[in-house]
This record gives sequence, structure tokens and C-alpha cells, in this order.
Amino acid sequence: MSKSLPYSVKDVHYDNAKFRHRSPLKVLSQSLLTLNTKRDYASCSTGKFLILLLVFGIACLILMGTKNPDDSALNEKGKVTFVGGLRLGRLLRKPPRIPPRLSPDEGQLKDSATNGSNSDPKWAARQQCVKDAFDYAWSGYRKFAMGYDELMPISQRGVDGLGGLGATVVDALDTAMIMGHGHIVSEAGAWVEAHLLERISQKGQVNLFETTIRVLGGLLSAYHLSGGEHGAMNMTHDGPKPDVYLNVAKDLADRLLSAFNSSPTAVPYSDVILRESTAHPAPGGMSSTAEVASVQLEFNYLSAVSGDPKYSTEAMKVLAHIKTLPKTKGLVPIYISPQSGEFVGENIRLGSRGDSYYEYLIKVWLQQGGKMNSNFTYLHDMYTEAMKGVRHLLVRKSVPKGLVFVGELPYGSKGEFSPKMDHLVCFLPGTLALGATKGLTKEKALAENLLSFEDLENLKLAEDLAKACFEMYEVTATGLAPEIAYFHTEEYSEDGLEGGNKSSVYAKDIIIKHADRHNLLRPETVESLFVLYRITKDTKYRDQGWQIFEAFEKYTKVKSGGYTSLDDVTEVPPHRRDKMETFFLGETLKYLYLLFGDDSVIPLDKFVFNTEAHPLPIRNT
Ligand code: DMJ
Repeated sequence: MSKSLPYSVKDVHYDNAKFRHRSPLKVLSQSLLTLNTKRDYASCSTGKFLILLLVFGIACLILMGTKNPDDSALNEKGKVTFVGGLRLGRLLRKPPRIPPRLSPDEGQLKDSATNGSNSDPKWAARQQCVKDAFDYAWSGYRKFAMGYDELMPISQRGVDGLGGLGATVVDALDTAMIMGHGHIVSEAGAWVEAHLLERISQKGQVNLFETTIRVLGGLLSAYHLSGGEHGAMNMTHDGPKPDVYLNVAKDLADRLLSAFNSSPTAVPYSDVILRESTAHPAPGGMSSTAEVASVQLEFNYLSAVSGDPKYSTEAMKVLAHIKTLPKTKGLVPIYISPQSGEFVGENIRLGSRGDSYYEYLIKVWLQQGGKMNSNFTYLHDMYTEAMKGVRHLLVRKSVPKGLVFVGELPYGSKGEFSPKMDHLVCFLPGTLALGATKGLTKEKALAENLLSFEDLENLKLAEDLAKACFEMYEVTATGLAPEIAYFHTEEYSEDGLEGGNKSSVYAKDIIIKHADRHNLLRPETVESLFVLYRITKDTKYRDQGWQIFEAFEKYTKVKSGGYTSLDDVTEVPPHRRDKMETFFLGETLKYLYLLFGDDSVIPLDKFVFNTEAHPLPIRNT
């Protein structure tokens, strides 16, 4: 089925057929011919001809009386022929594709939605539950693991899995600011002020990407939200002054720059020794494509606020370099060599090691003002081509129920397709929707005629993929998604590997292998639900987010404090792992909180979220 018919041909074009413009003449004649098949009075060909003639005459009269505002401009250019006021060219020319009108359903959605403000007490109460969950997670961390990277909630101790920079403190900081948890901002901010510079100067190996997205991103967002850039935001008066965050960020970034400076090419090394300001490749020599291409939002913003271009210059060289490399319909292998600067292998996927490459293409372009014909337009072009590649090469439908998912090409486009989808891929619906409307609501983007046909295709794909991501939760016994799912297709099936929720409509479509049944409290699905809710205003995304939140509450909350990862989401009660990942506070709870809240908080046309959910302002152009 789907193998021979790519998504873009079979589904999107078909689904979007209703968006295409038909000329009034075509509409009238088509309706008439449809009527003809049903009505006796027009059953003979002379009758058809006379009626067509009549309708044509009426159409002419209508058009003569209607003056299109565009007419004068066209007239001036002398491009059209008028016959008694009727533009013949307009009737004969192939009509352009125009954006769709809002359907009655969408109209209702708009009316029932709270034009951005959270006037519905149900959602305000649910948002409060998320705020309480954050408090609970933080208190557990603070009690057992303050200053460590992560909490092990079952063992009730801390662990340094990310190099020892107190990653949970920094990852959680801006979420606390957004939620208005003043006491947590004070505690976390005080820890940063008292310890982080010293830690940075003493610690050894850290990963460039992880440290950039979690720690540097967290510091920069805290800087902005606490009133950096002359009080631009000032969400909180708690904690240290904004410059404290900025100074630590600069010190950290200066050391991270060694990953770029030590490499013989534009592609940075993966690991940095902080205390030495030196860097080296990862074991095996390769860097991940997603890692080297997902540090630019942070380095760009640091250059903007520090006035020193060196951070941005180094980071942007990576993207400019990747632009020159050969790709498969815009898609890229997941490994790249800092030695040669070339991609390595053919493994193409939007899951681990590939994901945020695609996310940053569009987000960096948006961060720099989102303008066509700027120095950054190449990023928009690379993104557009890549999403075309996704639609043509990676999107399939499952059987029997037809979930739209994104698979992998482990051996490149000539090799076999794998119907495997990491939960990590669930960032994509949000990114697709954001890329389509540039952060505006769909309603506004449509009203202002801003959506191209391509944007509409991407928006449709975003909604379809968000469904598959949600069903990865719905299909399991716990209501929580596994780390990886396979989709049953005509070419691929495996029995006896269902998620454990027999009442799910998609129980047969989703295969969950034993090794993939863990859940790390990851954010990607709720991230996409949040973005899609903001853009479409469809409250189903809020409902789905709430269902996921309730499942986290039920199965991952630990009595003594904090939340934990799980070993197996397909059994109840699930066996628990012993780790609260920093992104549960940095991302998962932040996106849930924003999903249930007011649209004016971190508006999507004014901020871009880095891949760890740290909001950074879009440059004023
Ligand atoms: C986060 O650190 C980031 O979102 C990253 O891009 C992917 N993995 C985790 C969350 O799952």
C-alpha cells in the first residue's frame, strides 16, 4: 500500500483537494452535469447544451457586475483582455491554489476557544495540578539530590549523569519562572550564583550538545525571563539579577567553543573538558548530526546579548557547511565526521541523533526574523526540502487502522524502509505546525493569506502525526508511551507485542518490542500537543495532554518525592527505573503547563523554544 504511494501523493493531495480553487464557470458547469445524471429534464444532449448556455450567460452577467479589487492592478499591467467587462483570461486560465476557507467546524472551534485567555476554570485547575507536580518534582530533587545532575527517586540520592553542572537546577529554572514558583526560582537561582561558575571551572568531560541545550539554554532563558536585555521580560523578582545568569553563560560558552576551535573542519567535536577548555571527538570519532546542528539558537542569542559575535559565528559555520553537503531529498545521515566534515553512513531517521537537526533549521530561521531573502533563507529552504523528503520517503500508514507515522531508512533511500518510530520523533508535529504558520494561529495565518500549499500539507501531516504519537500512549496498559514503537504495515508485522490496552482501536497497529518498553518521562508528544493547541485552538490537544499528565501522576510519582522513569509501560503496575530526567522539569511539565494556560504567556510568534524547551526571544527585525 503505502510503499508504492508516498503520503504526499496519496493522502495529502487528496485530502487537500478541497482547498483548490475552482473557477465559477467550472463550478456551475460541474454542478449542472452532476445534476444531469439525476434529473430527467436534462437528460437529452440538446437540453444540456441549452442549460449550459443559460448558465454561461448568467455567469457572464454576474462577473460583469463584480469588480475585483485586483482588477485595476492587472489592468495597469495590461495583461488581461476585457470583453464588455468580462475577463475571459480569468475564466480560461488555470486557477491558482489558494488557501482554504475555514470550515464551519473551525468556526465553532474559534468561538468556543478562549481567544487566548484561560477563562475556563477547568483548565485553570488543571494547570494548577501541573504547577503542583512541578513543585513535587523539585522538592524531591532538592531533598535528595540538590546540586547533582539528576535525582534517583527510588534510591533517594543524586547522580551526575551529565558532567556534574547541577543540570536539573538550571533546566528547571525558567519553568519555575514561568509557573510563578518564586521560592523555587530563589533556591535554584541562589545555587547558580553560589556554585555554577566554580563547577564549570573544575569539571571534566561534558557533551557539547547536552550542555548547550540544557545548561547554556537554561541560563540564557533565565537571563531573559528575569529581565535581561533591559527588563525585556521580567517575569520574576526572585533570584539573582539577570547578569548573574549571563556571566555564567558566557564563561560556559567560552569553554564550549573549544569544541569548534579544536576541530579541523566546521563540524565541532562532541566532547569538551571544561576545566582545560579542550575538546575531543566522541569514541569512534563521529559527531551526531542532530548534536552539531542544535546549538545555534543558544550561541546566536548569547552573541546578541553579549555583543560578542564569536559564539554565533562558530555555531552558524556548522549549518552553512551542512548546506554544501549532498543530501537525500533534504534528508541527512545521523553521523557526521569532524575530521572530514562529511556525513558518515546512510542511516536516515528523525529519531535519536537526527531529530533536532530538522527542528533547528526552521527555528534558527525564525529566530533571525523569519524573513525570505535574508542571509538565513537557506535554512528555510533546507527545511522545506527536508520536509518534502519526509513526506515522500519516510511517511507511511499503518494497518489495519491507518495511523500516519514516520519511519526510518537505515540503509539510505535505496535500502529497505523500517517502520520504527522513536518517541523522540514526536517533536515533529509541533515543528511542522510552527514552520507552517510561523507561530501564528491557523485562523490568523489563513485570514492573512499566509499559508502556501506546502504549509497546508505540513500542517495536515502535523495533525496526523500527533495522532500517532498520542496513540503510542493510548495503546499501552499504563497510558504512557514506550521509547520506541514499530508500526504494523503490509510488509511488516509481528504478533504478540501489543501495548496492553485491549480497548484501543489501534491495538493491532502498534508493535512494542520488549527492549523498547521503557518511558523516560520524555516531552516530545506534549510539546507537539502544546504547539498544535496554540496553532489550531482544537481543544482535543488539551484533553490528550491532560490524559497523559494523569498517567504520569498515576504511575511515575514516587511517594518519597519526585517522579521516576519506567521499565515497562505495557504492564500494570509498571516496573520502575530509578531516574528523574532533567527534561521532566525543563520540558515535559513546562509544555503541559503552557498547554493548559493562557496563550499570551511565551507567544509562539515572539519566542522560539530551544530543543530543551528554553524559550529565547525572536530577534526584532
Ligand atoms: C531532550 O534533551 C531534548 O528534547 C533533545 O532534543 C531530545 N531528547 C531530550 C528529551 O527527550
